[in-house]
Amino acid sequence: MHDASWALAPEGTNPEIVAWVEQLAHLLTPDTVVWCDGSVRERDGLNRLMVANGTLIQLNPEHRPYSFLARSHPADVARVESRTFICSDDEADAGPSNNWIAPGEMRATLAGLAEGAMRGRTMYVLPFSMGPLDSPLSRFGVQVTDSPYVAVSTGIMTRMGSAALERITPGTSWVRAVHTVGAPLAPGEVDVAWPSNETKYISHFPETREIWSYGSAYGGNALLAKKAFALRIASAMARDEGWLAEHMLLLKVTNPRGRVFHVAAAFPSACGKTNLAMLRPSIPGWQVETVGDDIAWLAPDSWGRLKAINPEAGFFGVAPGTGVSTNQTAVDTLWGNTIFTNVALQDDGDVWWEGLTDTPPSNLTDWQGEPWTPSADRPAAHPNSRFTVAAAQCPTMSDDWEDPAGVTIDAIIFGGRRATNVPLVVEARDWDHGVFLGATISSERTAAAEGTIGELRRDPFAMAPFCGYNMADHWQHWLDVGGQLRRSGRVPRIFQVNWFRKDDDGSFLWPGFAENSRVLAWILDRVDGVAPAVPGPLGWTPTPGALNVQGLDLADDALAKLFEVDPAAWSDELDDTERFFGTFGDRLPESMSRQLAVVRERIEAVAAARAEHASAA
Ligand code: OXD
Ligand code: MN
Repeated sequence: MHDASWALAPEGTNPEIVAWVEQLAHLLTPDTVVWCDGSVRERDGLNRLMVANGTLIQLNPEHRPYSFLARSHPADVARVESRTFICSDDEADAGPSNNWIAPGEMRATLAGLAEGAMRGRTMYVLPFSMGPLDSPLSRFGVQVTDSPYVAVSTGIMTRMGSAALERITPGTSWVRAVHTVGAPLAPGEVDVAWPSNETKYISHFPETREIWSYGSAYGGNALLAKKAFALRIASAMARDEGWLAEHMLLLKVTNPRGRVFHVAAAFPSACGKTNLAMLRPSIPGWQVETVGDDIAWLAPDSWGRLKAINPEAGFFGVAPGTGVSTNQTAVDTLWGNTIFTNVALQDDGDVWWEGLTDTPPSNLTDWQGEPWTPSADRPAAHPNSRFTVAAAQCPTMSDDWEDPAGVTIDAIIFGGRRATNVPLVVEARDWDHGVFLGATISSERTAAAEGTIGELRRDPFAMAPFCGYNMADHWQHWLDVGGQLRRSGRVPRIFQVNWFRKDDDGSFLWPGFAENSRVLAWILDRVDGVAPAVPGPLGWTPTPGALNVQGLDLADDALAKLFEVDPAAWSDELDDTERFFGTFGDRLPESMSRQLAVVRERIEAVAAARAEHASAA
């Protein structure tokens, strides 16, 4: 009965996709099916539709041309990790850091929820490429969704539409992604601006490369190309195919001598990744350009170089904290053609969020549509409010960001948010030590008391919420890729950074932001073979004077404190690491236990040397 109103698939569409869409349409029973072609005309139509039904507010084109504000349901504002599942056949393959439900059980649950879930709505079919069309590093996917907001956002975040669909020929593999907001409409029922469901499931089936998402229209829960595909499913694909899908930004950096480097860097959420991706160096002669801000796919090529692409085509960035003083490049990127979600609205029809400017406007409408003034005791924009914008609009995008061959990675950086212990920068002794640094990324949950460490939130490789398989196997996979690179002798150097170390009075020791270019310069001078370093218990650190701090207003002992190693605190830290490693049982690679033992030995040696020194004095 429905078939009559379904738009036909474009001529020549892979019959496998057609059959899959038909099967889903029978289950989800939308009123209509629309195959998205990715055209401007189509996007324009969807935006108009959303303005008409209240999902989008068009911003004042004089301030923000062709831009919109969406206000989500107040209970649908972020990724829900507690409702995110890795449904591998074997529970041990999901590992201790993921929620697991047996695939059969999850399929039965989802089939029940999906039945009729799109009633009264349109099902949009979104074919897309992650990575540049025709890059050997790219992969395809098709998402169905009943949210026009998700359709338009996917059009910004991926290469979506006819060009992708044409390339998914029979025999080409593609990821299947099903999304519904889970809010069917009864005949005549008036829709709400942001339909969603209290019940939420973000489910991944790594073996069959499938994603099923129910109940949310927000961010990573719904824009399935991003975290669900490009990280969770892609990491499982990468494990099987010998590459890496990582939560990393990508940079092109040119030094004052004109040598070009590419850097991949992993940081947990909310550690300033977008700011680093759009860094404006404070030191003369260095140029930093953007290749990607959130996800990198890396693969050894036949020459043994580690190549990388940014699989995304847009930014889905956190708005609060993005401002003229912290990230002018991002602010410039957002001049127009942007969808804002859950930010505040100004009286003149432009947007605002905490940190955009130093002083807030005197009157605003907050993210929930309520009047707001600076005396309010709640933020005007939701802390996880976002902008969705094409990467091509970013003024610092590098000329090679869409190179189908990818860029060659020279250095890999791991960072966390650590008030204590972790130095400003350390170079790993070798690849395996670098993998250990990645595996031990963590942030303090609580402010640490003097001489102790706060409770650590472990976020290995910044992938804790995003690894589609057992994290310990992920480390082993990194060790294996390192082995492959080593055979060619073109192993990228690995570094650990920490912008967030604090002084005893709780103030940050390092200014961060643009000044992080100084650390980047030392890192790339290391790669270039011109920066001196000293070996220490944690790896190589800059020799005194090697880190350019000229013109920086640092306290006298700040540098010493930024690199200080406290053996007692480190002993506690290593105990914590050992407990954490223990949760992976026999999946933990032996090399990780070995690395831990080496650091322990070195820390004990420091303690012994200091004790001797003290007794001699
Ligand atoms: C993101 C995240 O949204 O890492 O990018 O949480
Ligand atoms: Mn991220």
